[in-house]
Amino acid sequence: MGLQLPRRSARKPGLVRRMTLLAVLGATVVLLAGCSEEQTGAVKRIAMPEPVSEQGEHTLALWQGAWIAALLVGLLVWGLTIFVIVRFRRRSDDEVPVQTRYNLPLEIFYTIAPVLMVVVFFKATVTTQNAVLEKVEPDVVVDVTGQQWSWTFNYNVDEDGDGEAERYLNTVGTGNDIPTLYLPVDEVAEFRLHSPDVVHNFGVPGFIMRMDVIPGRVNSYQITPTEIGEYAGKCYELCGAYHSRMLFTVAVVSRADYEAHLAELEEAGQVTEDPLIGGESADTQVGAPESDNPEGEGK
Ligand SMILES: [Cu+2]
Repeated sequence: MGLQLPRRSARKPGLVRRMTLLAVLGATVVLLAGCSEEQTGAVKRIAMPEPVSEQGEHTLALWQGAWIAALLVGLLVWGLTIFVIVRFRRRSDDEVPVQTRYNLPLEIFYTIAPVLMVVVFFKATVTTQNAVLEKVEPDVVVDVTGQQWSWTFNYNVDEDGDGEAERYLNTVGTGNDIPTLYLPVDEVAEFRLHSPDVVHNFGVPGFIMRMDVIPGRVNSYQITPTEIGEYAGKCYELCGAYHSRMLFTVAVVSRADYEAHLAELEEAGQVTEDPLIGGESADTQVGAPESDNPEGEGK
């Protein structure tokens, strides 16, 4: 009897590989050709908005780093999976590959590796959180009230510079009137968050920052806006029937424009001795009468 060579199925590896390569190249060219600079930026930031605050840069870096780490792990896992599928696919000789069991070093490795990954992610998260929540001497302090269903901004006026405001200039938003919060560019603004009713959440996507506004406690955070412009802000916590009306605008302006706005508020008589942070003073229901409130919510 002659020598029996193992049978091999007829394959044209060269052709298949070339076709796949062409398809991938074609798809890439089509995708890239349709990309504006804005879209390329969005891809680089992995859909995160472009940060316009110093604090937002840290969060963006964590987001990108986490994706890169996850993709590296993904590539390793996909690579090993595909390798095993191809290398140990069923052959005509029906030979079973070597079965590895109770391999202690291997088992220790795949127990420790995920724990190490979690440790790295945890460390990166805590570092970012500390950087984002770091407090310094603020240039501007605003007491923010989130009330069903709008926002009230109380700019602290501290003329003698003792850290305590003597009076407050305010803008009271209503359900029908989206209020604007003015902030001077490149200066540290501190927000103290108050709620007279339910939990809200005060955030600006452009700053890549938000925080819960909880009745009975004062949360706070600082933001240093880095670019003049108008940005959208909103309530991030489903807080009732008219939650969707809890929008506001942030106007990041020059120091001069900021002071001009405060002077306007002063002139308009929007001044109080105490901040409007609760109860009657900030509880606006304009635009949300009970008649068109099917749940009978609100007061
Ligand atoms: Cu809300």
